Amino acid sequence: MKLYYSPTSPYARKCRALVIEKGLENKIEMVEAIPFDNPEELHGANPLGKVPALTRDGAPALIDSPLICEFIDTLNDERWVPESGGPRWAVLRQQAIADGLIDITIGRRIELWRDEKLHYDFWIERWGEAVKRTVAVLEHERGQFERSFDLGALSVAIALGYLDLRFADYDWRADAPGLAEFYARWSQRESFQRTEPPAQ
Ligand SMILES: N[C@@H](CCC(=O)N[C@@H](CS)C(=O)NCC(=O)O)C(=O)O
Repeated sequence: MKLYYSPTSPYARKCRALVIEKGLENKIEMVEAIPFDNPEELHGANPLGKVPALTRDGAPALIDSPLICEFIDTLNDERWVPESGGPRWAVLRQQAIADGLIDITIGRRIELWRDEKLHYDFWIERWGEAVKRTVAVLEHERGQFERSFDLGALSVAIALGYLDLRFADYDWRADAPGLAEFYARWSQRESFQRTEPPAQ
């Protein structure tokens, strides 16, 4: 199996960190693919041209990080996604909020990439506010995940790390000191240190 990733993609980082956490590096080869270079191999695995994508022997490639993470979780007995009931929905909900936080941070960044006179302030402000609102909710709800080692907690930590990379002028630690402690603990983990995005 090959996991296509780019070093700055937070969705791919979530999958890479999960592979390390679950001790599956001997089963999944990591292949760097920069989407904007349009690598053919990546397009073969994911026609959308996005990372992450996971190829499998004798079965179609999987795309979209939540699906890839669910699949990775089935590869051994250590469960990072509870199999059923309330705990399962809680973890998947945390992942959805964290991934959504990444989605709007990327949307805001793409807007800021444009030539300044083409900036659409409506979206920059709307997404900036949504980021702050979501951080406040995660701070309030952190008791549900701050001591957990599952896909929900992992996803939240990855999303907070992405704020540092792409929304660095927002001091989220000042708004959310509890999340800051949670994130500091995850930052010590080998899975985080080995997947840290390059400084921009
Ligand atoms: N929902 C997808 C999002 C994947 C995604 O947007 N990846 C970005 C990198 S962070 C990408 O490959 N972008 C290239 C493009 O949009 O063309 C997931 O969770 O895997």
